[in-house]
Amino acid sequence: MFGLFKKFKDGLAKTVSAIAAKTAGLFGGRRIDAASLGELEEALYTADFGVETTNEILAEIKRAYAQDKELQGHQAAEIGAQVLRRVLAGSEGTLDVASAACGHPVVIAMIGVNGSGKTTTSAKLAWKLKQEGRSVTLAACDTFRAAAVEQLKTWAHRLELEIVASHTGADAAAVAFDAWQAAKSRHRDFLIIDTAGRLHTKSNLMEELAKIRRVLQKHDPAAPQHRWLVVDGSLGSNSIEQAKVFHQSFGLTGLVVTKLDGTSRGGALVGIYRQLKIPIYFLGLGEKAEDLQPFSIENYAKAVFGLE
Ligand SMILES: Nc1nc2c(ncn2[C@@H]2O[C@H](COP(=O)(O)OP(=O)(O)OP(=O)(O)O)[C@@H](O)[C@H]2O)c(=O)[nH]1
Ligand SMILES: [Mg+2]
Repeated sequence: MFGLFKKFKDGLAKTVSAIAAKTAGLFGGRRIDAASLGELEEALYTADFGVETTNEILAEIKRAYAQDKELQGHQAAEIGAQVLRRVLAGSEGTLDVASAACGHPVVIAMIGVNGSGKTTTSAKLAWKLKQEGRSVTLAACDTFRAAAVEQLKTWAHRLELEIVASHTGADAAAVAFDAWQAAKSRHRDFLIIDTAGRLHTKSNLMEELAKIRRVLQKHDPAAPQHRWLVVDGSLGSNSIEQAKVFHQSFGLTGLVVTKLDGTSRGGALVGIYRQLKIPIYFLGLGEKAEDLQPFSIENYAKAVFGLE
């Protein structure tokens, strides 16, 4: 558990240190007063927590401060974490790894705009499931971007993962169909489908996703059981509108928020969840395979407020 928390702490370090810099280390030893409350408010906005969440956190700290003028920064941090626990309640997606023992693969489709982290997340997740004793096949269904197939093959080779791939320009739905067949006949637990990056506004590319789904449903009406939107966390709350369109056309079942290690705006995750109410399964906290971590409200809430 401690190891997991450290991953969150390290992965969110930029957000945490930006808040600390803006509040002159409030959580580490200062007392609450009018000045530090103002600094904290600005810091939370800058970290992209959004108006609603920032206001709620500030209101609760002010209430506690009205009752206790000696309120310390670390106590304010605990109040902030408590607000996040409440606001994020229900946001933890849990991938039931045992669900796969039903005679055919459980399919996870990774979708999202260009460069959000779909391919690396597909590989990282396959590796993680394999570490947990599950068998996994990867499907290289980004046949659109040149070198996309090679990128996933390189990951598969490095992490010793099984992959079904065709060539650039092939029909993505046909690759998905073949990959399902292969995963089924080899009794694999999971099939993870990497798809091409697409703008939510491009209807022909959105139609390709629908086709992948239809083709998989010929094998298994429930497939793909998981339809996850991979969101670049460093783009912050800007991702919410695109997520809504993907949700309307594809019925999202989960989110993966990536690149949180590269941003000081790690609070955006809260706004994304508040607006979409789609569970968050994993966070990308770095570029290495082990940097994909299951989302944990507790670890997130504690990490952003610098608690242990
Ligand atoms: N630091 C960091 N980098 C990440 C993370 N996730 C992905 N990346 C990087 O982001 C870049 C894009 O990742 P990809 O997995 O190729 O993104 P994609 O969504 O497949 O991109 P397209 O297929 O072009 O749409 C790569 O350089 C990744 O290494 C993360 O959690 N942290
Ligand atoms: Mg990709």
